[in-house]
Amino acid sequence: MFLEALIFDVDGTLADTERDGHRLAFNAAFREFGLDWNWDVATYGQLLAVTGGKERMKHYVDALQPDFVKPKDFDSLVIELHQAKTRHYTTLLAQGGIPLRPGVKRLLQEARSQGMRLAIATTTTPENVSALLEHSLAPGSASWFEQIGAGDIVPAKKPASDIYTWVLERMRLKPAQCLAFEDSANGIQASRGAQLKTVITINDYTADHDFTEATAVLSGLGEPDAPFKVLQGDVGAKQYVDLELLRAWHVGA
Ligand code: XBP
Ligand code: MG
Repeated sequence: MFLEALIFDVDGTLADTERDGHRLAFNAAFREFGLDWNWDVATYGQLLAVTGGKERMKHYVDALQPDFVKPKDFDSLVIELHQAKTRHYTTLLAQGGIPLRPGVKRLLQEARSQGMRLAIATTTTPENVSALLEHSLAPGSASWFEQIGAGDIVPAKKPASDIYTWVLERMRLKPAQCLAFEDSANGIQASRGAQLKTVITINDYTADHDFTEATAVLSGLGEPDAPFKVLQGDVGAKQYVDLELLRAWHVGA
């Protein structure tokens, strides 16, 4: 079977959005609502085990704010907090606050030039994806992606595989025709659950996650003048990820 499509996670994979993006936006929203909650870098690393911002805030209150008296309409508060957080986060992106990871733009451009189909499968809110693509990839680049599966479009977020299944169904593709790109344990559980071969690019928050199921684990996609480090997998003589390497991984075991 030919390699027809590449499906990308967003947070941590296309860009390092968590520590200096989402985390700061959550904290700004808490301040705006007069809450004395503050997620430091280490605490946020633990909270990342729960995907989805609304789910993460609820988990935080249950696990780390035992004295917080939940208002009757706690769910509405969480929704309002999350809307504020999305506003703060997309404002940061509009200011060009978060660059793409090395090699991402190069690989996407190569894929496009060769007619490879592209898609996104993420737990983050759709506005966040649009803002990142618009301001950090290229104006109008949301149209590079045939499907953008994001946020609450499926009820069960990663590590459930639903978002990948949603994308595959909409593209009328079988998992064996695609490769997925992820950065985290929750992410690879989702992609492997949908039977997708998965390439991992790690980051500071995910370097110690279990990626035994990955086709390859790399420090990043690499660039011609800034090669990747290989943590797992066979890259031959390659120093950065290109379509030739992806095709080799796709046919390989
Ligand atoms: C990303 C997430 C997201 C973001 C916050 O996981 O967990 O929840 O941290 O996004 P993945 P929202 O990279 O596996 O998709 O606040 O918009 O939910
Ligand atoms: Mg991710």
